[in-house]
Amino acid sequence: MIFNKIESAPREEIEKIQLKRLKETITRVYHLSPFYKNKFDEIGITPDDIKTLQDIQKLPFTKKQDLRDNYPFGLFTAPMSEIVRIHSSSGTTGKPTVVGYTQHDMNVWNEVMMRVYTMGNVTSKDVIHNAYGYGLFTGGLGFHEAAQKLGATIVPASGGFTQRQLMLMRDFGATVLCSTPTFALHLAEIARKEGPEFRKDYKLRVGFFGAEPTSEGLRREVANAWQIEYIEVYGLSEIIGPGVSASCNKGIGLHINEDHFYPEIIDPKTGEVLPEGEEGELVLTTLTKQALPIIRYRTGDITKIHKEPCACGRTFVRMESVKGRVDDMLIINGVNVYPSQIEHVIANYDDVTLNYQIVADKKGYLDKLEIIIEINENTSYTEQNLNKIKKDLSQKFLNNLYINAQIEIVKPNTIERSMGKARRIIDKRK
Ligand code: DLL
Repeated sequence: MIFNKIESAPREEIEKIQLKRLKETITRVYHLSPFYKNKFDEIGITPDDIKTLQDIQKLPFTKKQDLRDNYPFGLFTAPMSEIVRIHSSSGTTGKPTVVGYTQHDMNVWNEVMMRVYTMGNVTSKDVIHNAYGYGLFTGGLGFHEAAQKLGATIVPASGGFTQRQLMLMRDFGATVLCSTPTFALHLAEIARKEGPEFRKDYKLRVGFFGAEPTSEGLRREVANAWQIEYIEVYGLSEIIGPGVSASCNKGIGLHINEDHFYPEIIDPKTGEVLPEGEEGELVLTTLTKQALPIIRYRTGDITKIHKEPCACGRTFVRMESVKGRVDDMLIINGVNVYPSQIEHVIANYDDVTLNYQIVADKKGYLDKLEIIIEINENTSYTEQNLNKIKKDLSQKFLNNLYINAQIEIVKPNTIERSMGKARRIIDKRK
């Protein structure tokens, strides 16, 4: 099932719409945002200079710091009387990032989220258990309103209270689960305590997972644990929230809602646009936003984009699952490694679980990497077993990722569980 015709339109038609909307957006920010007007004036660009989609490369990037510097509403291009919703990032360092939506923006958000739900064939017959956090985070409410618009039954469970969530999922007959992948795994871990046949009490058939980088191994583990279809959802509050892209499961990757968000891949070091298929940082430009249009936003997310047609019939380009964030990449004695690559190795080893933590530190002049992993409940915690697991895993990290890692195996339930986005890395060198 495909929600909108435009998702499978010929490329020329999509690009025509993109160019028209790009010109409108550039004109909007030039006239309504002193921030962008100054930036464009500095490099001598006016809206008339944008004649083709490639001309976007003439425009400057927008960074997270720009939103912080203009806290709270400095980048809005709609009057407050037209703003109907505010969201914000957690802001653990410095000022939070604040985003706003007009009713038109809310309609866009709901439309892209209905497209996402349609990737998993969600209809009014479904009961959606939404365990994304409700509040300033875009996860909870982003999945909420579109579900109602589809006529489905939405259960606004929010995060935490694992046992109670499981009870509600069973008693209300949830057919759809929306949560971070790590929380879905945690739910399964607790549900499994009811016995190996626990799944017969649940009606889940599909899940919509996102908000954090994951490895292929973790995605497989979540799908297997619940025996459901895994739809991956990507998005960020600065651009809209969840719904920038989602996977159709007919081919590799997540279709980007290109009629609303224009994607580019750049070299994070030089800012140069990379050819199709090359790995780099995803940059997004909003094409239809009113309250907070953003030009060439540096997401910090590392991925690749593919343009070839997809078996599902959609013609929107696909991005691969995010490999990691530019700022999460660890450099261990000169070797670059993303946490999702470490996770992939762990996921493919039977005697350990996906509850792990990565600690980077210094030992003299050298970097030291420690990976703490929980043993599988069915593997006995004997010295002989521990030594074997440590040796095997060290060898795998060395062979696959070229890193020397010290492995520590801990007992089940030792590492703190995450109710939202998982925090896997402790970098003591920073
Ligand atoms: O995490 C929006 C969202 C909610 C997406 C629910 C999907 C599901 P922020 O809190 O602004 O928004 O965080 C955005 O989270 O730049 C990525 O680094 C990461 N992220 C989001 N989705 C994915 C994903 C929401 N599918 C940041 N895979 C982004 C990997 C993801 N990383």
